[in-house]
Amino acid sequence: MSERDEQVGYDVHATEAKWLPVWEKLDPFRADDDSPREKRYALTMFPYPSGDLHMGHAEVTALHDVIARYWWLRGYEVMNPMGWDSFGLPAENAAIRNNEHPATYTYANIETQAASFKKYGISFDWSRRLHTSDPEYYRWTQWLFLKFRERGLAYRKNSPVNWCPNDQTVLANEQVVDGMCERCGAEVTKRELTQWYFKVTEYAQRLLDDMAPLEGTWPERVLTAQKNWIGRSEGAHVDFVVHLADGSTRPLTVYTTRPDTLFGATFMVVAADAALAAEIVAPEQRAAYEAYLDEVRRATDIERLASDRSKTGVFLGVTATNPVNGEQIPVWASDYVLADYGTGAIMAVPGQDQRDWDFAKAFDLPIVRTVQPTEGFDGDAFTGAGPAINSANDEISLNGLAVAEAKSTIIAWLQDKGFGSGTVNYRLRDWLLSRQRFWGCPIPIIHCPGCGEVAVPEDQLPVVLPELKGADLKPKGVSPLAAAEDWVNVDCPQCGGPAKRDSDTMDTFVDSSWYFLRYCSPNDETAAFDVESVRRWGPVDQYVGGVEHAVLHLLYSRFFTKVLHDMGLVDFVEPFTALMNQGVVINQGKKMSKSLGNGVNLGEQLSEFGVDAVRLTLVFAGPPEDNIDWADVSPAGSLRFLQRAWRLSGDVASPVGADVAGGDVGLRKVTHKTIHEAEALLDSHRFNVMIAKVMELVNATRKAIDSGCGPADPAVREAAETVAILLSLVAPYTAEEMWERLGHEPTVARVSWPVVDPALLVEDSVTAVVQVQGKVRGRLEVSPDISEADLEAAALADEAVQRAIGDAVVKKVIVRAPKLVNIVV
Ligand code: ANZ
Ligand code: ZN
Repeated sequence: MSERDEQVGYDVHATEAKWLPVWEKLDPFRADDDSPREKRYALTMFPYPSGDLHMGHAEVTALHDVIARYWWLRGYEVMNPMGWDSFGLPAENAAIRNNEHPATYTYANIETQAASFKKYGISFDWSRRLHTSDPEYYRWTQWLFLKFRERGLAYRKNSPVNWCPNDQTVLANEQVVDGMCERCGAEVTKRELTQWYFKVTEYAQRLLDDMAPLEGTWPERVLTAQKNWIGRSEGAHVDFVVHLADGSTRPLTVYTTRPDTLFGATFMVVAADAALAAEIVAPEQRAAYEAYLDEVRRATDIERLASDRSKTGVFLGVTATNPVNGEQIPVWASDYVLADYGTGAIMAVPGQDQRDWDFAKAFDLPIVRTVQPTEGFDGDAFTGAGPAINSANDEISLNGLAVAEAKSTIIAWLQDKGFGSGTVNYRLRDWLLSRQRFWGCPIPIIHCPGCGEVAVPEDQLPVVLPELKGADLKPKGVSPLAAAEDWVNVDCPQCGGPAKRDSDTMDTFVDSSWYFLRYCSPNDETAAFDVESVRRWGPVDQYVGGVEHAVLHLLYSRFFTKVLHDMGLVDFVEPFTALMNQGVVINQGKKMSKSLGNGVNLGEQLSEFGVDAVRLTLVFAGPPEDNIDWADVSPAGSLRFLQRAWRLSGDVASPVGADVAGGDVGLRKVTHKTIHEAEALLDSHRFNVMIAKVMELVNATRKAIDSGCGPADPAVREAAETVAILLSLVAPYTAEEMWERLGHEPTVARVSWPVVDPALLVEDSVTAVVQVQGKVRGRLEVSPDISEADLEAAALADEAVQRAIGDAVVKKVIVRAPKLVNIVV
């Protein structure tokens, strides 16, 4: 025992050691599929198994556990599962560094983290534990891939992708930071590669529409991030005609969000790397174009779209006809237009678009303003709103029209003339899911020289990831699986001829896009998930996790859910009904980092202050969404509070079940008010305020024992039991210990939420004055929060008041609750 523990008799670590095995045996949080109680599905984002738990895990699970435990107390059947997102980069990199197998590293870390979570006292249902790198799990990831493919939602295409020449692998857009590889810092280039994609674009509109019911239960910034990522824009396709060098013509369609500016389109730009550019370039410009293309291939999308980058380009030697005024405008190629967005070509309107302005200035091209800039404007392109100018031909005039009106007018005209049409466009691209890496879920496809792509038959799943013991797993541009001769060479399931397995593995985001469904029937060997179980438990009622997943993981999970809904396998379209993003634990105003040396080690905090004090500190620090600066909080203070609460339980002198009816009313009122307020605070996730209320209750109870009604009053027992129950949400060990000292059997985590007696919520009464014709005729003792209607009724029913009214007719009653009623007759 430490000195501090001795002073108070509460040994934190002994308490942990005592209850852990008891809970292990009681298994109080196992979700019963057949329970008649209403279900609640509480989910926290599952971790990567990299190292042991850190402060971030401690925070998110402590917050999440408040909700899960509260739901149990409120009588719900709660499913709160835990597992590991165990494929992926961290394990693979560590394995390469340490010359050890990714599986060894992964499963060792999982065991470490699992033990830590258990000790940390989170109310997980461990019977549902899963690991995405287990063949029992990824068999179904593969099955889902095949189902998506059957529906045309998984396909292979050749397209330019981000390529790190150093790591020899493709990178997701998110792994390219300022044009450099996030891992090694090498300059990222583009490579034409055949890769697997999920057709998430087909669900773009539904991904937008289905967000409406999430307003209010998801953080606003996450919804905004999703909307921006999907990037819906309304505009038009406008058909230009290009006059080629050989005298022929061909149509050139552009996508624009500003068809109202068409009269200001003074040139066109085709993406330099679009096939179209190579097709239309005039012979005398071909050499210049090809030289430019070489240059472009070395830049990334991010660089290409950066507005502060000086514009480069090359004239293609041809012109196009602007359909609105018949003008011949030059067609250029440049890298600021992307090949795979819109139609890969734009009409350039330098008067209204800054990038077009910069390009026009760089190459001395004409500029025509088609929107009247606001007075005093002296910038370049005017992107604001204003009336249209310089926009008329023989048939229509947009001049004077506001932007929206000008848009609809020109779209109608274009449609009428067959020059174009109104359209909707999305910035969202299909999800590139294949990776040239070892530690991932193998793609269940076989490539046959005769039959092409052949799906691995369902009864041959899983395609097990070979061990490749001792093999070099360093990225070499192709997956290490391609070199595993025994594994990669197979007979074609269709023709029986020699064929090869697809050697890529799936992005780990695929694994995590459906794990919340698997938890409903984690051991099902016949299906990815049991449809009935998902109907019972789904959707997730509360999801908790970091805002770093604001876009990808959530978007992909939403996409998966919608596809599975269309397959008739789930009966909801949104997987997560409510979402909470916790803040970040920082130290001394800065993100914790090794280089700053300001890291806070969870293990050290736990051994110094104990699990409960750390959990309490994290939950008490502020609203869940706020960052927590460890330098500003006091786990020592938390521990002192827990000790104070614990001492109460030893001071209670009334027996278990003592009739509280005659107990001290003052203390009982505090107790019942605390419970009542806690309900609203927990429902609105203001956990820190809830804890403040419990602290007040502890103080009130202490006062009642020491200088009030004394320890034998049953109101003291009621108060102390309430403290134990409320504390069980954040400090399970202390609460359990209190519960036992109060004479109860474990576990306090599964008792019923205390019932509030409304009579005890009434504050001491106030006196309401009743006037008739301006004269005081009565006084009423009423509750301070009485309603106007109740007060009026009480006033009119009062005998003295009725006497004063007599036979007169009541004309008007003015009520100022709770103090005054004025009756005019
Ligand atoms: C003319 C115009 C005038 C435009 C104006 C904008 C402002 P969002 O909202 O992102 O969909 N654009 C179209 N395709 C492009 C491509 N492949 N690469 C780069 N830029 C492209 O943006 C659509 C606008 O981005 C389109 O509207 C087009 O420029 C440009 F005052 O057309 B706009
Ligand atoms: Zn074949």
